[in-house]
Amino acid sequence: MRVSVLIPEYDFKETHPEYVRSGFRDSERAGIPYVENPLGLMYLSSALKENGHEVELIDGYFHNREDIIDRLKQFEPDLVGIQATAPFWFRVKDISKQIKYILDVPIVVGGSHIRYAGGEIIGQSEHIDYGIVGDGEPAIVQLCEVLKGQKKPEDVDGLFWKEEDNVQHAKNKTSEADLHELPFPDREEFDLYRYRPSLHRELPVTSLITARGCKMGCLFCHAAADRYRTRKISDIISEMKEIEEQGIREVLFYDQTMGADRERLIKLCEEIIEQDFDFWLQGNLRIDEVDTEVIRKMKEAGFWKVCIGIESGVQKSLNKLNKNIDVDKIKKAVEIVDSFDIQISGTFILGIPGETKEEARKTIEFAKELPIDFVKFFPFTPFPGSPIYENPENGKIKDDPLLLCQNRINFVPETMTEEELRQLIKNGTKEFYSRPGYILRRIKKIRTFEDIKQNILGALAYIF
Ligand code: B12
Ligand code: SF4
Repeated sequence: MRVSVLIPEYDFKETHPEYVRSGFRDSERAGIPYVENPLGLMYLSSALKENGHEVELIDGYFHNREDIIDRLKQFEPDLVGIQATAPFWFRVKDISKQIKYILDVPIVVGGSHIRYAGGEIIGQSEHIDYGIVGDGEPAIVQLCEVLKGQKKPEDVDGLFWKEEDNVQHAKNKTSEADLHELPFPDREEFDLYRYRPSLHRELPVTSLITARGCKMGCLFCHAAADRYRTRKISDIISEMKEIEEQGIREVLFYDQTMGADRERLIKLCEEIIEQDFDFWLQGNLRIDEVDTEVIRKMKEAGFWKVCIGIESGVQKSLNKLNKNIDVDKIKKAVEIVDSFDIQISGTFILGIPGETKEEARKTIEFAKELPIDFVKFFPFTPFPGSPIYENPENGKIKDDPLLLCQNRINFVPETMTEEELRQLIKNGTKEFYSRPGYILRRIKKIRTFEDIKQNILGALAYIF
């Protein structure tokens, strides 16, 4: 079969209007196109190709609606797959209507919004025929068999479909791929030089995932619903050899958190060191996964930056988020990482239910005290499907899907006003990046041409 899988067109100004206005660290103004390769689509592509299907992938970051439709018309697919995130669900419904009208092909949707909000939401569009909850690889391949009359829909794990306008689902409502069986993601379909994460050291960059899901259950996070599963280290090394041959210079590990299994992370780093790869590496860690041995190995393996979800400097708020970390240990963990000259992106959440203005300020001051290199203050964003979205406590959720992009305010706790929350995020970011000590720290850490470029452009975004 011929299968097109696409991400609808995306306009940076829709999700980042305040940044565009304020001139804060805004990649578009700074001239840094901030976009990463869609690993999920690349996995779907290799699974489909392995099963003899022809595939076309379209990333809406680089195409407008007209372009997307033209490409579909030329390819003449038998099935169209669309990736959905919560803020762009409205656009997925809209493009489905147009595709159905022009091409009249079956349409399947998948991705985070379907996984999180549930397959039943396909009932919100008369033009969407199928939904897939969970890992898309086995389910989309089996959906092709359903369309060819070779399989019953109820036997396809994670599949949702419609019968006389009622949404039906398979016996098993979630699809889980066998990670040991999956072919490596198809990196040939995209020009990887077009993809630039907001922070990187050398192009081209690609992403790689060594484990899916998470063992923890933080209140605000989609991963809490996704069982932790790991790939074999030998497979990861083979994939790294493959991407080395493709000329990739930097790897972003998309694991929710790399240290969920400490011994496995150490083993992975040792294997990377043994192979003598020459990649710049980035990954995510939890505070409670940091210790000297782990960080030493990560440094030796090539990690130059880790992203850590610190979330808050107030224990009450950390507890509220069910984060299961201790504010006293944050400083110690961050100092260990910094002592190995690994840069740290710290993410924080402001406007947590029950949090006062003063407590949010405490988090900002806390961030400024830590030896971290980059900071992002997110407004607390409850996504559809999360317990707090269904039952908002201590605050009000606004009814505009675009606000779910995490750069705009979608939840206002009753302990502060929306304007106060907006100012906290704005001032916190400005205060963090404009400290003289911080600027000196940045200059000292310059290593590559991309570092110089990103620092200059980042600074310009503040001035103008
Ligand atoms: C990398 C990343 C990005 C990259 C690349 C995005 C991409 N298209 O892949 C960039 C930086 C561009 C990005 C942008 C955004 N992102 Co983002 N991103 C991620 C991140 C960290 C990893 C995604 C990933 O590759 N995972 C690994 C792969 C293997 O899994 P996957 O993508 O989920 O794909 C699997 C399944 O979902 C499914 N599947 C996926 N697509 C499809 C399509 C079909 C047809 C089918 C059948 C199945 C299917 O099959 C895949 C293979 O198993 C996730 C968090 C996470 N850890 O998952 C957030 C995440 C997906 N992003 C999120 C958000 C909100 C955004 C933005 C709105 C941010 C913004 N402020 O602009 C935009 C929206 C982009 C868009 N056009 O819709 C949210 C979505 C929340 C939700 N409930 O919808 C997430 C979950 C983070 C979070 N907040 O929790 N993102
Ligand atoms: S915030 Fe991090 S640790 Fe918590 S559930 Fe999500 S991925 Fe896991």
